[in-house]
Amino acid sequence: MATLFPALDALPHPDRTALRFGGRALTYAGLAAASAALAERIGGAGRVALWATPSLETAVAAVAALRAGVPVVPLNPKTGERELAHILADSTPALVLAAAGVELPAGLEELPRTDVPTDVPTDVPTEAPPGAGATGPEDTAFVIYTSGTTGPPKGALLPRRAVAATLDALEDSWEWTESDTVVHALPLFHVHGLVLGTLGPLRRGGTVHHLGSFSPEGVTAALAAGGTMLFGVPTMYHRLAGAVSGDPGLAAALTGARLLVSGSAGLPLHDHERISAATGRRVIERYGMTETLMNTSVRADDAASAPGTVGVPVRGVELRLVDEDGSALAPTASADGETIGEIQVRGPNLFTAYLNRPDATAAAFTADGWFRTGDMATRDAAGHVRIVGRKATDLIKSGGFKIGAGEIENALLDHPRVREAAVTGEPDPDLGERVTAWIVPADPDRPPTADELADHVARTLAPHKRPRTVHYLDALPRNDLGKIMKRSLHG
Ligand code: MCA
Ligand code: AMP
Repeated sequence: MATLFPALDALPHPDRTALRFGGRALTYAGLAAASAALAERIGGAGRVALWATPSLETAVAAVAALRAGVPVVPLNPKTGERELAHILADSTPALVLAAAGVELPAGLEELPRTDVPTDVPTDVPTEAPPGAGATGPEDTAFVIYTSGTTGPPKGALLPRRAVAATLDALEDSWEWTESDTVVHALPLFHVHGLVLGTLGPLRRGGTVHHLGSFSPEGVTAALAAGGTMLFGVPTMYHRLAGAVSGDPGLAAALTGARLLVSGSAGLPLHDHERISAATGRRVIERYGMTETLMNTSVRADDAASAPGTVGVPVRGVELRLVDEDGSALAPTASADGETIGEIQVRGPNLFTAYLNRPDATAAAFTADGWFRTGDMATRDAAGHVRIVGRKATDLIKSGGFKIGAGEIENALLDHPRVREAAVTGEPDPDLGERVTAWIVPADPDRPPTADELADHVARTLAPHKRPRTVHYLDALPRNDLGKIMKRSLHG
């Protein structure tokens, strides 16, 4: 397939900044040289793991692997022991890419390590080595792990064709060009920060400005320094909405941006309104999934759409709403902004399969190839989609991270002082939903503390999966069949 990065291969603007992470930056010539040098070393390696810290090295490594045709498994550098062991056993990477000097945890020490270069002289060959790896449209670009309601996370195989299709569809939706600088502070082990926020600008020939970590001050400075687009999850926009009325610098920076884009979860109306009131600007929402990359977006040229919709299907994506009995709702009759159905999508944006999980892959698609998102929505006469909920109550979205209640329950049950455990997502103004644990201690006189349980989950799975609230009960409410009745748990 044609190159994923025309601006790196042809180098029309060698001196333009491609990547900026805090105080460190690389031009297109620098990125072309560094990624070609690494591509040369890892070509033909099979799958590689990537220790995805929010750094220049992570971006260089992802680009190098794509240029070499080597599939990448991005790892959350805060992943706990059990989750890391699962991902490594499932994806069997040949080596791990990491920034020089960064310490890797025990589980990764057995893998050969390749340090990612960032300071390669630009007078060496900057072309990717030809023919080393698999660069066809259906070849895997990334294996990205995503949680389900039960069991450990599944690795979604994302083909190169899906990456290209989504990024080019967003060029159309957002009038995204090489003149844009995307500002963000998203983690680089998920689709939002890695594919949209890092590869997106590079495919256009523009600039990535990553803040390292999120803060309203960082956003202000980066937009004032020439950032044109801001990408964030609702928690970040909630924090900006809270700061903006008392911060004229932030208000001016947001007002000056070309596009403010929110995604990974729904942005509450109150936050839309606070940002609009302080800046006169709207935040546009786009809707995606690890398995589907981007499905819909409010278009940059659509000034009429109301806040709270996720817009219309992006170019190339077919979308339908489906009834409880599995039949598609008639597009015209259901376009009333009220009739609710499950969103199903089809198009070049879709993943190919879950790694090693033919059962889960088969269950995710209908017989005629539509992907079942599990998201419930309405559609209005202009085609704007509004997400109203989720089919599975056991999936929690916290800070934009998808978290399965089942995986946390299993981790909690492993704690020696927990007898029974249930996990729910409770509404939270900052995180959207807050992971909440309901615990029956093994010994009621010596219950584990909330901090102990949070540390246990953070250490075993990942810090963002830790319970933020813990309730102690004498017994969990169960029905006649012994099933936990989560709806009667309320904090
Ligand atoms: C606190 N910390 C702990 C513990 N308590 N660490 C270990 N054990 C503990 N008990 C640490 C954390 O690791 C972190 O460290 C710091 O304390 C604060 O953590 P936390 O409270 O979790 O952070 P937060 O303030 O709640 O984070 C908010 C956030 C974050 C920055 C908005 O939720 C975030 O980055 N969200 C982005 C999610 C995302 O990208 N989703 C995309 C997937 P330290 O300070 O060192 O970090 S969805 C997707 O890709 C689809 C396609 C889509 O549509 O986009
Ligand atoms: P993930 O599997 O982490 O990629 O999360 C995908 C899920 O995030 C989707 O199935 C939706 O439930 C949710 N999501 C993503 N973007 C939006 C949005 N703009 N509004 C509401 N929910 C969203």
